[in-house]
Amino acid sequence: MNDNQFNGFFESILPDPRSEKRAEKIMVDLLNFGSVVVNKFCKTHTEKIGAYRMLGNNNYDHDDLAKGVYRSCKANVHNVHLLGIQDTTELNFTYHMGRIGKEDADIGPVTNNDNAGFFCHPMLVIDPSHQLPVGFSSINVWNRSWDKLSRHERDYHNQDIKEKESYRWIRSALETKELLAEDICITIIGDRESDIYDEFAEIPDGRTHLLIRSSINRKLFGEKQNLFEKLSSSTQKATYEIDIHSNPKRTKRKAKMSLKYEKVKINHPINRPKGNKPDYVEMWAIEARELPESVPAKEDPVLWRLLTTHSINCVEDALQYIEWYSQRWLIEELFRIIKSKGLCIESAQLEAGEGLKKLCILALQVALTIMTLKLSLHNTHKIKASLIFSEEHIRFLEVYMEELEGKTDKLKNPYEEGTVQWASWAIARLGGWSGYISQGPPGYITLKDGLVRFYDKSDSFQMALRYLSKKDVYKD
Ligand SMILES: [Mn+2]
Repeated sequence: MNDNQFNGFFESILPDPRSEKRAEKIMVDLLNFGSVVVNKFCKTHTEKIGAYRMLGNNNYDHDDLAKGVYRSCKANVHNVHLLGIQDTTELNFTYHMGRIGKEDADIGPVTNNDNAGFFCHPMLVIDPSHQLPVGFSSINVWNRSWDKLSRHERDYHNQDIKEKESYRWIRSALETKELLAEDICITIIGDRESDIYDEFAEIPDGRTHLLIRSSINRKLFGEKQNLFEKLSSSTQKATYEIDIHSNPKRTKRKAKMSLKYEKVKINHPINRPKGNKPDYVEMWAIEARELPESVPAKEDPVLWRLLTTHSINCVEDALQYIEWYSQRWLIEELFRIIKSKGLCIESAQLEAGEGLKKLCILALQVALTIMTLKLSLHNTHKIKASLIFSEEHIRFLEVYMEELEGKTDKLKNPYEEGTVQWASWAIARLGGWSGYISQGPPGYITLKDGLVRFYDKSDSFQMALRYLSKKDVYKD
């Protein structure tokens, strides 16, 4: 058996070593075959039976598998400050409902009430010093039930926060605090859905900060103006430029931004039960608004309002928090890797919701490898390839690199041998990438395809080596 990056991943976590080995093997195979379909990632009938057995084993569930994920995250921490980026994605299995059936308690209605699936809310931990993923500190996977009353019928506004789905934002922050050692400072990042007063009141402490996109024009304690008015009427502290990439809503441009910030006292929401929560919480509010001069006709200006518990002493502080918040796109990328742009988890053909949830946990961890490969190409830090690859894989890459490099200097691997970026360049080439950074970096599908070819070739290479060494033995 090849040594691999997931060695011992579930050791002493699942009820029996067989299941631990099988779960580990499935992660290796998800990477090797780039697919979550059991028939595709298992080569033999025995392997298929083993995979189905592990995914269908009721002696442990997806939360048990997640314990291995958290342990690995904790072991990967090498910095005193981390970003924890949380968000929710919906996994839709409507097309498989013929196979699964409505009586399965682990599948339920999703955003579109006629569709079936579940939700997944991970906390992705990023090391801001080199912008690479550390792991997951919390993963909440849940589903709604078919007979649950609608939001309206449940008297949503007056419900206790712990019974609401939105409590996931708080729960995952609490789980993150609990997992990471007490000397680690963590900045928890969330989009507009995470603009929750209870979260502001409950989560921050000396080492835990929030950095949230503001969504509600909140009342400020003891003031006439609300949050948005207070921000926009405050004095401009600086201007700066950002690159806007083109997307369906935006034209590519250099946007000229105006920066404002204020310390604010966020008032407890007036119409909600207050319990023992404080009258207000103190935070810093940032407004980054595009100046009219760079806004194209018929487009709205770029506008970010952020709330943070980090204090702002100067312009640089505010710009730093904006930069951290911009790393939130990494979790959107992560979701793309487990879904359409990569492992296609929604195509998994299993007959039980819980099996799909287990697969979801394994796929998330595997997605980090693909993500690390992609992000490393923009990284100036030298990261050892052994983070991801076995010695045998690296040896194969050394031999095979010549094939991937062109005859000219232009198409030489520009990275230092033995680094992740050096390996990533080769894997992207195997996936069909031109090799010229100037022609754009490789995408996730390219890297995933490259990995599949890489493992296949590397396996054949090891097989040939074993064959030749045996032949030599016969000769003697
Ligand atoms: Mn979101």
